[in-house]
Amino acid sequence: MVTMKNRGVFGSVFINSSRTQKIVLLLMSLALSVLAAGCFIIDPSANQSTFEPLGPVAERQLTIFWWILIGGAVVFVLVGAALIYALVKFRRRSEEETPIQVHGNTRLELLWTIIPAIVVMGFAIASINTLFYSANVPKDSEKTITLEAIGHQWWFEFRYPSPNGPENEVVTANEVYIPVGIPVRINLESVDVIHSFWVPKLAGKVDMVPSEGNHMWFQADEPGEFYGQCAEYCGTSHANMKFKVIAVEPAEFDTWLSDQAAPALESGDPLAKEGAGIFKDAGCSGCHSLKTIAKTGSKGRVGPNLAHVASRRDLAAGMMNNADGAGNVNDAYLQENLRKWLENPSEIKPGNLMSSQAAVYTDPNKTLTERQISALVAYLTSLK
Ligand code: HEC
Ligand SMILES: [Cu+2]
Repeated sequence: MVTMKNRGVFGSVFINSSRTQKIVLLLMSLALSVLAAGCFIIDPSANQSTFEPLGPVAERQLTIFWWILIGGAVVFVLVGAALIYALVKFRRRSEEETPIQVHGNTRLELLWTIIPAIVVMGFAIASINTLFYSANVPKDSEKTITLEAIGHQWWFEFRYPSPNGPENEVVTANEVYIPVGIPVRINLESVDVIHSFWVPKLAGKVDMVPSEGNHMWFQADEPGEFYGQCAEYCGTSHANMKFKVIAVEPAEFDTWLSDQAAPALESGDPLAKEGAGIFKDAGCSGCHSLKTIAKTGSKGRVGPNLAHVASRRDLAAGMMNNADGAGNVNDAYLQENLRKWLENPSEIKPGNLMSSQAAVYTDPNKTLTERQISALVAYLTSLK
């Protein structure tokens, strides 16, 4: 038979050029080992590693990942072994031989339908279970807190229930304080496009969809800083849209919340006073609120609330660090960062809405002078 003599295109290419074949194989195994090495240099202690979960939600999600990965690997090895066995055992041994021709095997076909169906069902049940677990705070939790996270291009607004009553909320930005060991429900919203809320060490991503409420929860088992990030492409500065979750002891959390709820401080420093005037005259207050309390459900402004901007460890949604190693805001760092931001925000965050919309950047006649920037820096630094 003609077909039996024909080794096919690949067969002849490989046999005719065994050197090329060897080189290709060598290159492929090199590439594979480089890829595999990637698996071993994963550093669980890295800020955004999902391999070191520090709360129950992230733990459950990592568990399901391992089950599916290991389950998949077992299936791969078993199927691969069966395939190799069949290839070797039933190969054609000589040109003349015609292998035994079989058609259909009901028992085998039933087996390879039922076993995968059971495996897939098992994974589906476990996954759906984890999905529901990740969505809602466990019913038996004694205490929980609820906060609102609102996505903006390209920063996060956070709102806490006001200590003075449910009709009001405490407004902050880019930094989420939570009490250790207490489940936190997070209602997710967006004022513009779809964003996604992700704190790898505490919980997986959940989308923030405009006018479509979503929610999730997490809990930090120990105090610390957890890095968060927008995980859905949302425009020019998407990659620069970060935030921090800061988990502290419950008593410290209460102090923090009442500090945030308190009105912005009036500074006695003359330069800061001058800055407060410029803040109004230069149009900053059109986009930035200095009121710490807002009506529940009301819309925030275009820019982050600045009432306590000097208390935040980072500026411009995680782009510049104001804190020393211990997490205390260092005024010198803060001043330097504020100055850099006010001089040219788009250098720090390309495309940000302050550069593209504030008159002081779009109208060359209104550009901030050196003096005005110094006064604004002094004023903003006083907003502890
Ligand atoms: C057109 C609206 C608009 C105006 C006007 C405006 N800003 Fe902004 N501002 C923003 C937006 C939006 C951001 C967030 C940028 C980002 O992180 O993507 C921002 C961020 C900031 C931040 C960083 C806040 C944080 O929490 O990281 C400071 C400080 C700030 N603005 C100060 C000012 C000052 C001072 C003025 C007046 C000279 C001003 N802004 C005018 C929209 C505005
Ligand atoms: Cu985003």
